[in-house]
Amino acid sequence: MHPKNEPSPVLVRQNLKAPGCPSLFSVLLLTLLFFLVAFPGPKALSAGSRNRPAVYGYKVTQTFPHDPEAFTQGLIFYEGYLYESTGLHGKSSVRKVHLETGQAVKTIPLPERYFGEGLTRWKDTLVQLTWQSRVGFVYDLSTLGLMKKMPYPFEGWGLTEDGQSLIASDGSPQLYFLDPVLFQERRRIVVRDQGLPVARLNELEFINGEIFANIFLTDRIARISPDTGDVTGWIDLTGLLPSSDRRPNTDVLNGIAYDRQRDRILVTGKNWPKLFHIRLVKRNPGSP
Ligand SMILES: [Ca+2]
Repeated sequence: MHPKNEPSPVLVRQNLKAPGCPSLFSVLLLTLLFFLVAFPGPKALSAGSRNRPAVYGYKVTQTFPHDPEAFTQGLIFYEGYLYESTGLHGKSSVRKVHLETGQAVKTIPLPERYFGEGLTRWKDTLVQLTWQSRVGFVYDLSTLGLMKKMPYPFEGWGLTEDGQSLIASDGSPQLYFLDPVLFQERRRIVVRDQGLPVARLNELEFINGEIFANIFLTDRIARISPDTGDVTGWIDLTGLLPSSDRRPNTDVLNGIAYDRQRDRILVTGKNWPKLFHIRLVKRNPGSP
């Protein structure tokens, strides 16, 4: 197909065949070209909107119990179990949790001075961030025994991994790609929605080549290209936790885990009594 914003070959040939009134024809041709460029037709508008993120709603496939005292800051699923990092001073922990019952199989409390944050698996270890202490903890995956502490130079919010690097958020629009052993920064990206930075990136999960990020204080999850930082989709989880399940200490949506074996997306929130297996449902383009 001929590009819509370029003059067609027919118009150019007609111009050459109009020696009697070249100036008038040139003016008409330029005017036509101006309107084609300034007011592209529906097809061109459609092509120009390709960078607008897709919007997804959800369907709840299954509901599981979740500890309503777990202030969820990090969540992953690995080989049949959830692993969860909880926050708040004096209530922070890392725990291995049975999905179907919501019961912790093992809980490792953090000293009161630490506020637990993002959590991910790296090989046979778990890595946990802390909020403002600028130190992370590395645990043995099978025993949850503490192996070592690792310093890093930013606030700890969310954490995931892409098979090569750890990926951390700090509440800003930036995501940091870190050496998984040394915690040294390899690169960083700025997350943008149609060019505008997206702040308050929180809990993370790497799912099939994309980074999913909770946006703090909202019911939304951004789908992010790890190469460009572009938001390619928004997941609207409004109404996921029914009002009848909310208590005074029920807090915001936070916590995304992915079960690769069964292709399940699992989400919950801080002090939520439930955890949900959801299926994404793409909304029609242009719907709110
Ligand atoms: Ca996660």
